[in-house]
Amino acid sequence: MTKSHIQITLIQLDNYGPWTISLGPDREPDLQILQSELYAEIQRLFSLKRGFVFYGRFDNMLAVTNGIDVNAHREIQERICSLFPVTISLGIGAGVYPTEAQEKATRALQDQGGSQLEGRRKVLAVEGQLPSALDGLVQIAHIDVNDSTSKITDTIPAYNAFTTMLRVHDILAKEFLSRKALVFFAGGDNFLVVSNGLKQSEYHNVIKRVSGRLNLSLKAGIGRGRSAVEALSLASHALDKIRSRKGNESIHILSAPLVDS
Ligand SMILES: Nc1nc2c(ncn2[C@@H]2O[C@H](COP(=O)(O)OP(=O)(O)OP(=O)(O)O)[C@@H](O)[C@H]2O)c(=O)[nH]1
Ligand SMILES: [Mg+2]
Repeated sequence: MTKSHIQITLIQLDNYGPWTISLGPDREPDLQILQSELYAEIQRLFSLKRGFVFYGRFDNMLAVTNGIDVNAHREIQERICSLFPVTISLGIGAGVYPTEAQEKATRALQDQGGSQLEGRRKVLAVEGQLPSALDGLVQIAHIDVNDSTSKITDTIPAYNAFTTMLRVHDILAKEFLSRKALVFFAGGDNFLVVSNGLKQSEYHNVIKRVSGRLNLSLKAGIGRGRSAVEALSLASHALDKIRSRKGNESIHILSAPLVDS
């Protein structure tokens, strides 16, 4: 029953708003350094266990955590809380669709009290989790803009190149959210779409519609695996396949051997 479920974890900084204010008006550069270092360490700890973290808002990050149990989450939480001047709370949720899993992960934490509640610290709350690493599925699409170097990076001003990617993100996010999938910007011209349950024809439709609206063409390598790291690696491999075939396809799907197609 859980063979196609995805597990998502919300990582939330505790009482971060009031704490940032206590640092005074010169805080912004220090906060940016803290947020980058926190993200780097959280990504390191989760990816060592084959999960993957999206930086999101930095004070609230979402991670795909199939195969990472509650004890392993507790270990990561303890490590972060001992290394940094802020503590984190974690909410874990699972579902057939990514939207459902992240809603459960969020609700698990929200039910324990507000993010700025002084007494709510280092919570680890669960609203659905996968029984074991052999359960569940992670399906991730790696979407990439075709020829962004010549069409964008080397041609238009850097700020405009950046806002072009914000626009791509906005349109992709709306299209995929209506299909219960979550889109994250990964830097450069790359977007990662956590998209369990989506069929090849749906990716085709979205890529075609979005490419048409933006006047840019896109391609998507899709990976299906037991963990986030496995799915990402297959997605990257699938993108390479599209590149090597030079233009005849815009979508390619690769599944890990033991994942049902
Ligand atoms: N996060 C991430 N960024 C990447 C990756 N590959 C490339 N980039 C970034 O994306 C930029 C664009 O790279 P490409 O997509 O290879 O360049 P392109 O000109 O669009 O070429 P094609 O996609 O092959 O048409 C690079 O300059 C990097 O900044 C990747 O796997 N992950
Ligand atoms: Mg590209």
